[in-house]
Amino acid sequence: MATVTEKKKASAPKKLQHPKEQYMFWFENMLLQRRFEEKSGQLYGQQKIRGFCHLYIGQEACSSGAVSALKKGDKYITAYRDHGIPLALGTSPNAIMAELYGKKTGTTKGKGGSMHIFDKEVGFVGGHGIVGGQIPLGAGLAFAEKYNKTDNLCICYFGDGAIRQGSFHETLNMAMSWKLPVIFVVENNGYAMGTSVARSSNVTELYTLGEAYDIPSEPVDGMSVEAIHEAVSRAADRARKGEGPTFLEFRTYRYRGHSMSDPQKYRSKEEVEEYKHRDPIEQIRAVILENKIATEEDLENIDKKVKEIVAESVQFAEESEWPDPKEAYTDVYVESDYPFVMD
Ligand SMILES: Cc1ncc(C[n+]2csc(CCOP(=O)(O)OP(=O)(O)O)c2C)c(N)n1
Ligand SMILES: [Mg+2]
Repeated sequence: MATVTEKKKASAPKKLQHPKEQYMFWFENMLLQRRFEEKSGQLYGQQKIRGFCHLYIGQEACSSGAVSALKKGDKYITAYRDHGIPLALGTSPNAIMAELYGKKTGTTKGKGGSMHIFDKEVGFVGGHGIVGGQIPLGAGLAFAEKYNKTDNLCICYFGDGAIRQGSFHETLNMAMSWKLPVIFVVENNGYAMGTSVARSSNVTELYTLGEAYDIPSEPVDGMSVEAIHEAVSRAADRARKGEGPTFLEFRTYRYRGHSMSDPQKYRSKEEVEEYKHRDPIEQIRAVILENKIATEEDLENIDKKVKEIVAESVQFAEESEWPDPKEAYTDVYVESDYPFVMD
């Protein structure tokens, strides 16, 4: 029976539909995120990194595939699982690692930590801790681009847990009415903390929620960087032509727990292993080798280079200074007569 909610198949394109350099870019770009976060996880265990820390491992295609499809000037906004996107965009790994350490040289001068990476230069507008809070902000960024008559758009990421928030529905309604140049992306990794998508709603085909607002909406294989690149390219085309938003559901998976303190009792080891067989980096490695774009040795050398970049970022963070306590009062909104904020 053909209904609005009829299941669409997640698309996965065939081999070598892109230039060879594109595959090499994806490989290195995703590997940098993976190695950086593996290291961050270890450093957290050593208490070098403290506070909240949510790893993106397994979801790297979601950032790399969008970065390759979009252009400079476009804006990116996401939730607290936010190390991957700026790394993919080219933010200095040194500055991100220093931010994780809470050092002065960090992207937010050590004041934001893991959940609040920002980098204006590359168009990365955070890093937000309130579930669903960044969705209206993403539409606002897109509104600004339209208002200023630029050719830029905003890609606004959020998790499957965020789409039951009122802010999601209000924003989609307004963004479509105003035909804002925005790409809404739900990174459906199956869980919001320990709650599965199926436990939180009767509607598990998340992309269909966009159809309620007449927004072109589709599911995308979130473990395939090629599929993501293509879906984001189509959405960007629509946005730049003035046709308004697109809603994409990236079907992805996080291999690690929700945050660093998660016993993961809500899922089986077999389930995690199943997704690891579809690992986005391994898929691209296979395409590269099968098509002789590069040799095993070339890929090993890229891995070595990436590990050196990560090691350098750790050294940089270690050697950086702590922020001056006075720094807590800069770059923040201060009401001078507020009784608790005083020099
Ligand atoms: C408004 C609000 N409610 C609750 C929380 C607590 N919380 C932090 S993360 C999270 C789960 C969100 O899951 P999802 O949106 O699927 O993102 P994921 O962690 O899977 O990337 C919750 C409930 C919060 N930060 N903000
Ligand atoms: Mg989730």
